[in-house]
Amino acid sequence: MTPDFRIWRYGLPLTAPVSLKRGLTMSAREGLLLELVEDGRSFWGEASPLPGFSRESLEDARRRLEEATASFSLAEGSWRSAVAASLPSGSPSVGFAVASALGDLEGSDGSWLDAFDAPDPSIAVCGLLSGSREEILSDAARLRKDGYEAAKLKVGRGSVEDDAALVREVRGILGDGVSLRLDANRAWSRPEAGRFGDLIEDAGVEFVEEPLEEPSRLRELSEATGLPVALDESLAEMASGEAEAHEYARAFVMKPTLLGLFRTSSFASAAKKIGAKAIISSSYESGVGTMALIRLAASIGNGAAGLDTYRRLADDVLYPPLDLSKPRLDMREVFGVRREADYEKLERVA
Ligand code: OSB
Ligand code: MG
Repeated sequence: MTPDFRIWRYGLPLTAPVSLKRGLTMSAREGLLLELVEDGRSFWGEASPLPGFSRESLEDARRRLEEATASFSLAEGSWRSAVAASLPSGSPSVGFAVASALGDLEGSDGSWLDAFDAPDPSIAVCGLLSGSREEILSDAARLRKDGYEAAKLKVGRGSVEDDAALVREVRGILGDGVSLRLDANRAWSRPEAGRFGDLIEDAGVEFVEEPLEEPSRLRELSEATGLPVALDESLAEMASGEAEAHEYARAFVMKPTLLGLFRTSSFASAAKKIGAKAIISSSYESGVGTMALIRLAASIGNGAAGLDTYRRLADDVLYPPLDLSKPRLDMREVFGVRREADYEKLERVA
């Protein structure tokens, strides 16, 4: 029998307003949860478009989810394959929600844990450095002390010279044992990126995500200057077949909420082919979406996953909430506990 589908809306406070990119600040997180109810048990997925990054609005996603679940309810016979075959296109966050809810259901017999039967099934988390200079420096010291493998610093908000000085300072605090990633969110002109590259040459930077306001010049920048480049926003604008042509890239930073599940897995395969890292990255999802990201990081990811946005939420819809304040997440710890969404924090929308 086809299960019931319900759609819920949540709003969660952040620990502090988050500066998403130049000129765009988010003061609270709003999103949608998809609940799939079968035999009295609930399985969950999350569709939370990120303002300024997603093309679809929250209302678009709600409408697409409602249309999709109405069509699922008509599926006969093997409903799981019917649902998987009719994943909505055009709304990546909705595709991610549906695939995640199915994944939650698939794993409810413990098979997620069986899949991680390595002696130490765990994934590394990349610590996110943002906020004021003081916050960045004290967080960098904490990441080093706690044994993080990687840290990511947002750049491109101030002058190239100030940013480069901060990068060198952060590198000094992290020491040589922590990989340092940067993210410029397309802030720089080609000459600015060139200048930045010169100033940080000896800072041992793993890569810079999206250095250029003109992404069509990324290959030339990488070839001419040797600056290690990673793609993020560019992937959201790319069809899955195009990624292999970007073999100059050191890493693909993949946000399933922005890409959908299908493109995320094809980009991960493309990354493998061209020898780039396939990094799963978050978009301030609640615990529901974050659990799905952890599963993806363990199955198709490669390199410390960018999951630290979860710690910027001051509350969660999930009970018990996740503990992401650690450099490595133990899969048995994360998935060995049954977690449910707390209906008190949800508003039913369909
Ligand atoms: O540009 O990578 C980004 C979060 C929301 C929106 C954009 C970005 C991010 C992150 C996620 O940085 C965290 C990470 O990738 O480490
Ligand atoms: Mg990025």
